[in-house]
Amino acid sequence: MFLRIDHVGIACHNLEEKIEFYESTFGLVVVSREVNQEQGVKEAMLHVADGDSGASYVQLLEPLHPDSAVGKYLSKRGEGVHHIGYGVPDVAKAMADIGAKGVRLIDERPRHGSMGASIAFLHPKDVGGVLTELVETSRH
Ligand code: V0V
Ligand code: CO
Repeated sequence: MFLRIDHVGIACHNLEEKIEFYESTFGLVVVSREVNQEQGVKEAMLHVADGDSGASYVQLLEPLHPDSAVGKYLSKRGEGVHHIGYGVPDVAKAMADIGAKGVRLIDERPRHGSMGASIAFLHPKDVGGVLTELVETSRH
């Protein structure tokens, strides 16, 4: 069902500072930046590696406002890993298959994600406390 880990989403207070840290400490390179109003985030994708089924990234997330998903997470838990995004060949099919197993879908239909991807979230309470994102990239 899953092709790879597409990205790990990391919540932070200051996107520019965190980009600088990942660049200078790990040598990672920003390949995309976007403000996503629907998701309430300003985000950057940093390329980690390429594999047979596509690339993997770290996604740094700064909230646009305190009552957004990432804003609430930061105030409750502080900075850290926010979600895992798995690459899937067909996000609508993955949503149907996983939803049929009783996992709550946060999104009723796929949403716009970073770099033109179609994304959907699964509720963390049904995935052992891990907010899980399904990612169908626009590159195949
Ligand atoms: C909240 N909870 C989490 C969590 N966020 N658990 C694990 N990981 C997280 N990231 C827990 C929280 O501790 C509470 O547990 C419970 O869920 C309810 O949380 P809440 O603070 O009351 O918040 P809600 O219910 O209003 O919202 C939580 C959900 C929300 C997960 C439903 O954050 C959401 O819809 N997330 C999906 C959208 C999103 O995260 N977008 C930002 C990334 P207790 O304390 O009751 O036990 S956008 C992105 O990744 C993009 C664009 C991309 O990849 O391209
Ligand atoms: Co994400």
